[in-house]
Amino acid sequence: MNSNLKKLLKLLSDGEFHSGSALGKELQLTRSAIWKLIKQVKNLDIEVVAKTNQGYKIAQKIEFLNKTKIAHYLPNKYRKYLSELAIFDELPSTNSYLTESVKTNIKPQICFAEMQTSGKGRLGRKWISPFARNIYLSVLWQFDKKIEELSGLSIAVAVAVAKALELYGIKHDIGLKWPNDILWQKRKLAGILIEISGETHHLYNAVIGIGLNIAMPKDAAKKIDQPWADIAEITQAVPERNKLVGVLLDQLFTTLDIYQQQGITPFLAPWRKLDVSLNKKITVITPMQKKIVGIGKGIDTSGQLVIEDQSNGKLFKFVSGEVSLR
Ligand code: BT5
Repeated sequence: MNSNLKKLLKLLSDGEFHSGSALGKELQLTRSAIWKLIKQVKNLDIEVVAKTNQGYKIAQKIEFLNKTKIAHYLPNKYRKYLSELAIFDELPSTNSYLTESVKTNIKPQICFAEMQTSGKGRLGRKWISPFARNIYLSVLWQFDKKIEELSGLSIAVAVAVAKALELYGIKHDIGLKWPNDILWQKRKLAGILIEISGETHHLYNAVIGIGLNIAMPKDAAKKIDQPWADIAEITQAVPERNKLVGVLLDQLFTTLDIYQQQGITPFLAPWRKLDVSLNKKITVITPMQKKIVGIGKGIDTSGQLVIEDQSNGKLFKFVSGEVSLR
């Protein structure tokens, strides 16, 4: 992102009108150069209101991610991680950034981007990641565990996200859909992407990516090909991004520590409480595109999905696949 565009966004982030000439003065640019920059703002899916005599404003204020503000919501014991926390204006993908950097640095690292140009879902799918409205976060964490013990990590992380949402004040209608979806009223609010690499002396590096919708712009939302939700809709208030990030990181660090010590066990009961497919008729599509219909029976002690064939009561387990609710 060029520095003039960034400066302009900072000025406009208050959501107030700024005249073309005032903006030109601040940025030392002509009015037509400002007009061109405004076009770039719109290309970021930011709604701009232009009025003669008043100038330009953005339709909704922007609260940029800010380390000091995030720190405010983090307990002392986790402030040590702040020196390894980076906030980028733009990255292809926070997960890709950390999977690259793990090759040279294996300390815990935390990385945010205000926007992702190639945000990733699982299996080559895309994560729609417009500028400054949502959370795109990746954390690099090292586990001293056997690889098979890491299969339940996305379960633990999903529970952590749900807990953070609850602490932020969202106490109803949150559901978890195996293996990595956080839903609100059955619409996708957040997704998790975990990439594991290793092993060096039995240590594995996990890059844990979380995408959480805060206030999805209308134009960007058109690119999401399934029902979605955002925090703005749920709370009907202007979301506090830095607060939410602080609360989320607190829960995430706590969870990762517990996971290292105790594995998936402490997360099974909280998952079960929020499991949207429990005792529901669901379809599982396997990675080989096979469709299996059955009744969701929750997850087993390693995080695998269990479904029951209604015709004969047989149980089937899945390590990977997609679940659709019927
Ligand atoms: C996921 O994949 O849900 C994992 C998403 C992880 C995103 C984070 S952002 C930070 C980090 N860096 C990355 O590059 N990625 C991680 P999956 O279960 O495959 O779901 C992908 C599907 O969700 C898409 O095919 C769409 O249908 C839908 N989708 C895409 N963007 C969305 C959004 N912003 N909100 C809700 N649904 C979305």
